[in-house]
Amino acid sequence: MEAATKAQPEGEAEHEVSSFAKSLFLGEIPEHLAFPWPSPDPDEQQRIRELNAAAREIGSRIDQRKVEEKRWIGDDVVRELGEAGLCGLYVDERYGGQGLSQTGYARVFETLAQIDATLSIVLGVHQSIGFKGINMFGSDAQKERFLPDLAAGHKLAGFALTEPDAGSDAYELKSRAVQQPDGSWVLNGEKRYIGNGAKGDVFTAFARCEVDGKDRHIALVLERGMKGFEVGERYDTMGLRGNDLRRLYFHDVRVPAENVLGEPGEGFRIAMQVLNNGRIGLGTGSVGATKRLLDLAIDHVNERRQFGRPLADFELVQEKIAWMVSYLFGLESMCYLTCGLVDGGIEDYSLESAICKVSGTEFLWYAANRALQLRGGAGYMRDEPYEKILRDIRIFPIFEGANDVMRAFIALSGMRPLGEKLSEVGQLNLGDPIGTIGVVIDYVSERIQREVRPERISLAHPELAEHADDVSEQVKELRGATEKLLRTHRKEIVDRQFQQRRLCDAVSDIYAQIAVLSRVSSIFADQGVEPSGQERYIADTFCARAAHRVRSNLGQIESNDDERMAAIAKLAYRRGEYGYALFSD
Ligand code: MYA
Repeated sequence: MEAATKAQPEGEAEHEVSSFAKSLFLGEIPEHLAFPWPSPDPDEQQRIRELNAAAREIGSRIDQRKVEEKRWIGDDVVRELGEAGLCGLYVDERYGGQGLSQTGYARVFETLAQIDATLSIVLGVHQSIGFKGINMFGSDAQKERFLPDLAAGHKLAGFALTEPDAGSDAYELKSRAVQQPDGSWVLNGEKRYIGNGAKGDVFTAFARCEVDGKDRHIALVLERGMKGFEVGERYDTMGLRGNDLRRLYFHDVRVPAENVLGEPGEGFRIAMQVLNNGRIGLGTGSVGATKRLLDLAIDHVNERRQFGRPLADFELVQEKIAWMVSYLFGLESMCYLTCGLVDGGIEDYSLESAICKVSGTEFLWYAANRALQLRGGAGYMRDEPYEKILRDIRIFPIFEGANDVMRAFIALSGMRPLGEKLSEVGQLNLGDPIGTIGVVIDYVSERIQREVRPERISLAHPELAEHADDVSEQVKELRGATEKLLRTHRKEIVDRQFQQRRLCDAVSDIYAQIAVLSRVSSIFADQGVEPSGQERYIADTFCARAAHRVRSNLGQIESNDDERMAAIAKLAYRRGEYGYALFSD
């Protein structure tokens, strides 16, 4: 296992951590991964500024309504984006890219998301997922062949995973690639909802295949013009209307062996790793989009007067703005801590990226609603940006992993290491005490060790000790709740989605608090505590509210009305309608 690369604190034994968030479920806080706050690379700063400036300049010339009418941002715009370096942000310079870190990539994407969702989706489909697999898993020859044109924007990429019967359940895809005697593959199948559909030149596509007699998955690089590769009809979408969303059909497409990514059989892992990375982009994109909404809302409430006062003076207006600012501070901290973990070389960030995706996309949706509410009746009109924003972002909680499915994934993957430990103990064969004694000793000693570990996060700034202590308590409570759920439900926990949601939301809030503590500790260290009063105030508020949500979620694990809610839903299924008539019609 490749361990996280951040330095261990002096005097502590080397402790390999594969995932920060998974450790939290075990009751552990690998704080050396989160502290100190990952500082940006100074050499990268200037390049990011230039790329952001270029993105803003190009964005300012895009007429977003025209893009909706024409249903494409324009090939000329793609060319300009490519010339400005915006099509190959993380691609190594030797292939003509910008060589940005995950953090740098996210900062540019934040800007793109502030400008326009369609622009960011076209570029996001291209590089967040479209050719990310080539960059991550491609051989040198594949990188040399594909990356230069993709980074320059001469070619656009797409990501072909979803199928009519395999949406959230991506494992169950039906497209099939069969290997031929000459080593090439013949691909048949159908994909749907594929972005950059008719505009894409290169697609990372996934299919089933047989490897050593076993049914597995394969990742293939498809190129436009391959015989039998047909781009199908375009979807008429609610938002993101400039994104060319299509069906794709594969009729006996012959794919040469040199277009296989990784090894045959590794396809599902490749798809998931690409998505792990892509999901961070939806988190940081949500940060950027919310900043724009907040700017719009602040301008409006300062200017607009009603009842003889600016709207800004009303408490329920302040409540909305303050909620947006403080939650944004938490989300931004969490997303950039995740980028820092990736840049630090952590092996497994699947939970963290899913957390950023779920938290970011839901927050953005509610922020957009609140910003529109503050704008009042004018916000409902199509000459204001809100209706387009709402239409555009509505898909975010659905694509790249539907949020409810991601919640289940976060909870179940998070519980798994603890479940494995407990099941070792649960499977003790009392007839063979000698064979199992090692397991018991490991388990018992681990429990004791946990109890004597420092009870608080020790690397946060001392001024934040109260929150640091409280977060440490919450992590213990999370571990306790996870253990209780596993003991109560055992394998049936996979069907207990009410409970999974609570664990997911609790761990997300804990992760966000740790990120905020790290960020503000570093601000205190750099600028001093006194001059950083505003950040402290926001951090205090965010952490207090998040802690309250954690306790509320964990408390409901024991005391809830889940059975009633499930029963009401089942009654409704049986009735087939609402059917509780107040009046007889
Ligand atoms: S692209 C298509 C999006 N589709 C999805 O996201 C599919 C969602 N489904 C899944 O992710 C999986 O099927 C789930 C599990 C998670 C449900 N990392 O038995 P399993 C391993 C690493 O649990 P399943 C689009 O929408 C797992 O450990 N490994 O599998 C366009 C196990 O391994 P092992 C993972 O129940 C968007 C094995 O796989 C992960 O079938 C356009 C099987 O696991 C993981 N995450 O699935 C976006 N998950 O066997 C544009 C599972 O060894 C972006 N595994 O134990 C633009 C950005 C810009 C934003 C701008 C904003 C303004």
